[in-house]
Amino acid sequence: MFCYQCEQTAGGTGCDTTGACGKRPDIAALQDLLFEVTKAVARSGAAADAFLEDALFTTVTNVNFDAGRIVALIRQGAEMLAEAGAASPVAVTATPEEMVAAGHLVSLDGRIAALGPDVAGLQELLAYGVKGVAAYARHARVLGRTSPAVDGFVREALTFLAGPVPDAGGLLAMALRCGEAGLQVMELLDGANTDRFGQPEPAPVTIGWREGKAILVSGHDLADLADLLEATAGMGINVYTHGEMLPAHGYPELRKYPHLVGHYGGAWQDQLKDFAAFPGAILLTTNCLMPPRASYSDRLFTTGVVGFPGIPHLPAGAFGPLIAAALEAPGFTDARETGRHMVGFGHHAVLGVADTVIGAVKSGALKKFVLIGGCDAATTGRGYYSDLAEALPADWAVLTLGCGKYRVLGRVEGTIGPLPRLLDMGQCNDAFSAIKVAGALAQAFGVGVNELPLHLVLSWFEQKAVTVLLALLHLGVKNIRIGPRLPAFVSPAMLQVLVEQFNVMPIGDVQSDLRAMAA
Ligand code: FS2
Ligand code: SF4
Repeated sequence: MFCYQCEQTAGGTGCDTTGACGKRPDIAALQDLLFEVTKAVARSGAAADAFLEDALFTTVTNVNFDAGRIVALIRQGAEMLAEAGAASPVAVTATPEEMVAAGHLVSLDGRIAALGPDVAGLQELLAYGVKGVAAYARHARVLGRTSPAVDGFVREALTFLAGPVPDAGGLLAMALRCGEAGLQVMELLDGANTDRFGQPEPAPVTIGWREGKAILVSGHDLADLADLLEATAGMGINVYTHGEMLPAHGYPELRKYPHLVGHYGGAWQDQLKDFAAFPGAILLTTNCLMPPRASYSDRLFTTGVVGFPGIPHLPAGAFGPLIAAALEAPGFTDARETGRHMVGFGHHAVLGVADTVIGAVKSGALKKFVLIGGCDAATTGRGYYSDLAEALPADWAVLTLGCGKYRVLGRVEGTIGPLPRLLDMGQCNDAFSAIKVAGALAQAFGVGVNELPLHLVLSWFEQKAVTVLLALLHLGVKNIRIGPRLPAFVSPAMLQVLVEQFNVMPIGDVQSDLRAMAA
């Protein structure tokens, strides 16, 4: 196996035995084959957008480790290809072992050897961007929203990857178009979330717990949380958010449930300790799932595209076993508030006070915005984001989003006028909110986004973050800082292009970066 699609990749260069995420070589091979199947399905012209989204999301880091589920998707794709009379990378009748063998044959290391690190890396850049687009498209689809433009791009990009190997320029151009699709799909998802759950409003969230039976919901899928809140209404079970589900508390149609009582734990990589300590049942709706510990695996459930062998998988909304496990578990026997956090500063809320923001900038009370966000993870170097947040002057505001927010929570105190200095804009996909706010401010000041007193300091981990970065590059946003280390699939030649065209830069040390931003 060889995989370098995420930031925790072994040695910063690539996982070639078992993945740092826990992905075994046979699972990696099945995921590689599934990706080949998606390319063939797209090229065949089969009407299979929902399948493509499920299959691509399945191959994102820390989503699905279940061979049986991946085999079923491969077979579903092979059946579609057979029906369309199109060539398939694998026979419908292939056994799981034959699929693993076929997956090893299309492994990335062979492509790197044949095409070189630049072209293979650019192919991967595009592939990861498309995986992120598909993931967000699936979130919108379960809320009843699809986009012909987004679906069309996913098919086009996969077909492009299935065709003759393009040169580096062609691949980079397609990657930037993937950024355009990323922007479209984040807007689609924003509309889907806000239509169903209302515009997020600033609201305090209690971090901690209350006495009573409990369910913890992690991942990003608000529809799953809504279904669970409806299913548990009046049952005396308290529901808590975890990880990227924290911004759910800002949505009026989710806040209205009195048994959505608060938030428990930290970012996804804290789950081993958070889930072990949580005395109730746990639902994982999307990434990031870590191979579970025995101490809580009997209380853990997956839904959507998430999977792990031996962990019960619940079809959408079929939460009976989860609720039964919550009722059987002891629940909390005391109550504690360990903190408070304000959520709900999406584009609607921030632009609702645009005059105040613009006035504060014009008066000099608000000097700079720094967006510190993206993904969190356990890998070293992420203390930078906490240290930077703490070191920022009191007249600089911080925008945050994604699970990268956990690095800055509690480290940005105070207010600027009526506004808190820390504005939590939501999940990683809510990068759309930041883009919308930046666009509106640029218009108000009559400058381009790159001329705003705004600095972007991103942390990346998995492929949705690649989509967000491509969306920013598509918009021509420059001077983005990325860390804690650069992606392994970005070759030196690719980095040179990114530096020349966009002045993308790795994070440095806090004080030098701060001086550069202040200059
Ligand atoms: Fe965080 Fe993981 Fe949000 Fe990423 S919970 S790193 O998937 O998408 O961000
Ligand atoms: Fe390694 Fe990340 Fe790939 Fe897992 S997803 S095998 S950690 S590079």
